[in-house]
Amino acid sequence: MPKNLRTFMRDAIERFPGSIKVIDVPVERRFGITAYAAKLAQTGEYKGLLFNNVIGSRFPVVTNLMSSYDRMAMAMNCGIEELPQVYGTRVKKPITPVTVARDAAPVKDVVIRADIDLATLPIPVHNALDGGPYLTAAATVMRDPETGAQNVGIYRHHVFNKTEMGVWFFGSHHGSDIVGRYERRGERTPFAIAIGHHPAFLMGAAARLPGIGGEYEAAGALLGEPVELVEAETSDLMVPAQAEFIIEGYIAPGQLRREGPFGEWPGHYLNEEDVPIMTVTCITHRRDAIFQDIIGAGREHLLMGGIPRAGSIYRSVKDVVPDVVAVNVPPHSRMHCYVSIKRRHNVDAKRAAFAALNTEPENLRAVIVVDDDINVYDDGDVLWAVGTRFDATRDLTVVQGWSGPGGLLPTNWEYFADGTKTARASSAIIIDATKPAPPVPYPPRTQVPDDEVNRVDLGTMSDLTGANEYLLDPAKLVTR
Ligand SMILES: Cc1cc2nc3c(=O)[nH]c(=O)nc-3n(C[C@H](O)[C@H](O)[C@H](O)COP(=O)(O)O)c2cc1C
Ligand SMILES: [Mn+2]
Repeated sequence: MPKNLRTFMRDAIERFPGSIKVIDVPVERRFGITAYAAKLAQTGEYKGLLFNNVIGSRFPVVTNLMSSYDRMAMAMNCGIEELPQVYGTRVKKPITPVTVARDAAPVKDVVIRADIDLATLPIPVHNALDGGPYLTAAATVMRDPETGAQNVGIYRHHVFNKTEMGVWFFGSHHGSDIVGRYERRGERTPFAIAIGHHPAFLMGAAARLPGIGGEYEAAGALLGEPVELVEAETSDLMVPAQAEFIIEGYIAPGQLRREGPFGEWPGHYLNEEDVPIMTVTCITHRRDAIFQDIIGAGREHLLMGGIPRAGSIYRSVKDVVPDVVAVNVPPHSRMHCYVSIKRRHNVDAKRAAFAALNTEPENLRAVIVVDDDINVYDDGDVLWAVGTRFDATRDLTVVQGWSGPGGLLPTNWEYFADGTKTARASSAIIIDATKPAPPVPYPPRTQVPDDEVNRVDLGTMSDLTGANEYLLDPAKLVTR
């Protein structure tokens, strides 16, 4: 059975019972879906949410599926701490996709070519100031007209009306290059958008690879099996056969429309731009398709962005500091990165930090380097290292003009009283919170011996109650 959204949901509830909640009451697509996720987040819980009754659509919506580290690690079949290392290593060993026949492709169950109306899909409006409904878990396939290579990326799509959407590309992404290449030829860009797939597929779709293309191969590597592809209806693109929906169409050259605003992952509204218009000409879907969503600016959005980033950072740091131990891009602040290393030489910490910064110069603004006894998934532990092993005068490096200019980070713009803004670059910092390299000794850390701790059976404890002899027997109550 090939991996897909459904196999993942089944695995998730088997491994973590109760980790996907079902909502059968009617819910509005405008804020109703995201309100559930926001309310749940107030309790510190990040369950998957399956909405069976979205008003005005016959399709259910699943969201928040990829909002927990344990489910992400399950998707990649590894431990949480291993995620960056496993991601970075697997992406380097691509697995070629396979082609399947139409009748073996569940996404071809239903083919709609007439009377297309995107409003039949339960596309949510996520945050208060969003300009409209957005596709957020959309893996968009386009072909490089020069090499023929197929490229996949996750991009946000603003639904304008029944058949038109805007697509926003970050300047340096391949999606933008490809549309530019067709434009210069005066040709339409064919596209196909896959919605609803296994999280490992989506993490592959969002992989940052050096040249155009290779994402299907990266997705195969992350899934541990080749991605099944089938021919699209309206172009020569190949689309994932196991997806829930495929939305096909074209981008006509030279047509732009104002897109946004959209609450992006840094949790602010920043960019509204004129973007290419996607015209939808065909939708195919599974008979009982589930529409997949990622809550914009929510934890799921951050984890989906953060884990592949941590994977790339791990790879780049390993090239210069082979004794890198772990990397975390924390979901609550994806512009920060924690790197733990086994420090052998004093230069290691700075070299690791610059390698990390260079992996994602647009977005990284702080790198904290710690020793291998610090858990990079525990912010408390990282900050403890900053409190006890870092001296600002000696161990703080400010790299001026590093991040930006412009983009999605609010600090990468200068704001003016008349409401305008201009792009600027902001600084990055390196916090070296590591101990001195050997042979210089550093005070040891307090710790109860591990084997003693492991031997303790907490079942031997009971609650202190008012009937306890210490409280009842005055002779045993020591008061001063
Ligand atoms: C949930 C999510 C949403 C994203 N939204 C966008 C987006 O709107 N525009 C964009 O250019 N990149 C977006 N990205 C990042 C790209 O998918 C990612 O950087 C990818 O590597 C770009 O691929 P490309 O260079 O082949 O175009 C998003 C990533 C995730 C995980
Ligand atoms: Mn690419």
